[in-house]
Order: sequence, then structure tokens, then C-alpha cells
Amino acid sequence: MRFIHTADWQLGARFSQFGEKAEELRKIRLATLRRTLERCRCESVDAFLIAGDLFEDNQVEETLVLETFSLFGEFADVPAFILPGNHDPLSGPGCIWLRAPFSEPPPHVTILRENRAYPFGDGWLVSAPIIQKKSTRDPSLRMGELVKGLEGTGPRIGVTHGSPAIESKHQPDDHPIHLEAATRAGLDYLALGHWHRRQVFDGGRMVMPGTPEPDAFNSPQAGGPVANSDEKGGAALVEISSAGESPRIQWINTAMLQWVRLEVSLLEAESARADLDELLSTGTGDFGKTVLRVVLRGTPANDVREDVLEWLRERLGGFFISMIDDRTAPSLSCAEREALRRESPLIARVLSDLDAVEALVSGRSGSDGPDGSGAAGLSLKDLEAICAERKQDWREFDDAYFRTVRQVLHRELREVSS
Ligand SMILES: [Mn+2]
Repeated sequence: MRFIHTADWQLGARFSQFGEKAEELRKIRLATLRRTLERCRCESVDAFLIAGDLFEDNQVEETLVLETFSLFGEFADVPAFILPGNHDPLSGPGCIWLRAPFSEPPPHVTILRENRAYPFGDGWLVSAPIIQKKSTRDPSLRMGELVKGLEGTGPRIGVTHGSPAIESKHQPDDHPIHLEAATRAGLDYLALGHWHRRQVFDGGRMVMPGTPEPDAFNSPQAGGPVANSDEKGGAALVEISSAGESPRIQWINTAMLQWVRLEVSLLEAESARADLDELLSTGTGDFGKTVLRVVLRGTPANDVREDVLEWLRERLGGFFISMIDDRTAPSLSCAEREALRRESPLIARVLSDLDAVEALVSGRSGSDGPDGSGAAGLSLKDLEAICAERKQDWREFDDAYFRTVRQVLHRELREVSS
């Protein structure tokens, strides 16, 4: 028996952080699904198995549901089995799986709506669909009973959706699944979905393939760009000869895009440029297929920051999607502060007030002063009174707020001094 196991397509995902480019990301996912169905055809697999979350939710646009349905229709030679996951649960009459067109799929498409065993290649597929967003119950619990009643020597495959119950790594109500659920149920392979990173458990019998198309930036590591190479963007091509045999898994890279995050500290324009150049040329491969996020950090002088931003914007043109996440905080040296106090006392005062307000808001001071006042003699009460006058809420002053105000002040300062 050979089949391709995928999960977590999340078709229709909003990607709201990307604005108008989000639609392109949604289109790519459907194209990836087509490519994966083509791969199923080439490999002449017995089945294409989707272990939950084909759709982002039960409210995705109707045109997308129809488009997806007709895509499966084009591959009548690829038997497809689709499990409802926690994003698109079998929750009631309005859910995707119980309304047209998926309520009446063509013969080669099976919606796994029941806890039961379905004929699957020359063996069996035991399914446990998800019927609600959250549950503390292990969805694989009843599989053992169903497996016991099966006839023949064909492989026994299970499919469900939830969190492998790793201590402290899952929420108790996020459909926890025992880490040896396959063995416990007498399954040769348990196909899971839910986590977007590839994971294998239970001696290679319980598999989470990860999302077929990456949907998040990896957290940065020291020393360079982070690309989602082999841990994201995949499917499992599974081969099992008969019941009791170990599965052989070949990982297939399905992703059309890679998501890369670069983090650069802007101390000085020339070295920042060199760093970025190096990262862009060595770390990202095919620009046209890369979703790039550049995080800028550090405390550069305003002109350095603007220089680098301008250069960067030009440089990022060729990327499929690129975004600059400017987290720099302009700052002044001691000498510069002194000079500022002499030459622009007003701006110097505003900057130091801003430091005091930020310290108060972020709780870094406040109780230090004799009467709960911060460095500039400002207390949280004072701040509240000032904000109330202006109909503002100081709780809305986040990092981005202070960054922007400082940037504006520094720009102002630069114009005054030039
Ligand atoms: Mn899920």
C-alpha cells in the first residue's frame, strides 16, 4: 500500500499581516494542492489522505470551496480521503462537509464523517473526525476497538487530528493524542494533522507531516537567516506492505514558497549594508519564491536608519513578498545629549519626558520615587490625569508608539540642525 499523507492546508487563510498580497498567498496554496494531486497521480498512489484542516474554517468563501471541490474532481484517478479537523470541524449542518458541494462528493472522494473503518487500498482506514474546535478527549481513543474487528492482512491505517500529548507542549483542550496511540490501537500507521512542523512519534508509526506550504517565519537563530528548509512544507509518501510491517516514509517537499526572516542590527550604515548583502545573497535562494521579513534592530542615528531603509526598499523589489519590520530605537550618545540640551532645550526636554513616560508605562519605575514618582518627577497618577485631559489611554502607549514619537523628534531635530 502506498499513499500520500498531508494535513493543515488551511485553504482560505487570511494572512492579514500581508495586506493586498494575502490573496496571492491564498492562490499559491491552491496551486500547491494541485501540484500535490499531480504528484499522487505520478506516483500512482492508492490514496491521497488529508488529516484535517483542509480549510481555514467553515466560513471560508464559497467560491474557494467550489474551486477546491472541482480541483478534486479533475483527479478522478486519485482516491482522496478528507478528515474534518479542528479548523473545519464536522460541527453541524452549516459546516463545509455537510453542505453542497462536499455533502455529495464524487465516488473517488471520501469525506471521513464517521468514527469507522473505510476500505483503503488493500487495507483499512480507521477515522476519528473532529466535531468541535476544542476538546480534552483523545480523538484516537476508540480506534483500538474498531481495529480489532477488521478482517484480512492489509495494513491498518488510522487518521485523526490533534496535539501529540507532550508534557507542557500542548493545551489540555487541544485534542490531546497519546504519544503511542498507534501502538495502543494496533495501527500500522496513524496519520495526524494539526501541528505545522513535521514530527514523528511512536517508533515511526505516528506521523505529523507539517503544513504543505509554510505559513510562519521561524524564530531567528544566531548567525544568519532562517529559512524553513525541510521541517516545513512537506507531505509523507508512505509505503506499508502488510499488517504488522513498519511503514517506510519518504518526505516530499510540496512547498512553492519559502518564508525567511532576517534580523539585522543597524549600528553603522556600511556594515549594515554588508550584512544585508551577505544575508540576501547567501540565505534566501530564489527571491521570486521567497516571503521575506527583515527585522531592523539597534539604535542607529536617524540618517543611518533612513539611508539603510532607502537602500533596502530598492533591494527587496524582486521578492515575492517582503516586509520591513523596523524595530530600531533612535538614541543619542552622552555628548549628543549634552549638545542637544544646549542647542535645542525644548526637544531635549521632550525626549527626556518621553523616556520617563516609557519607564512609567512599562513599569520600570514608578515606585522608586518618594511618592511613587518616576525619574522626571512624573507619577502614574500625573500621567493618567494628563492623558484624561487629552481623552487618551496610557495603556495604548506600546513600543511602536514610543519608537514612532522618537523617530519624529529625531527627524525634527535633524531638520532644525541642518
Ligand atoms: Mn488543526
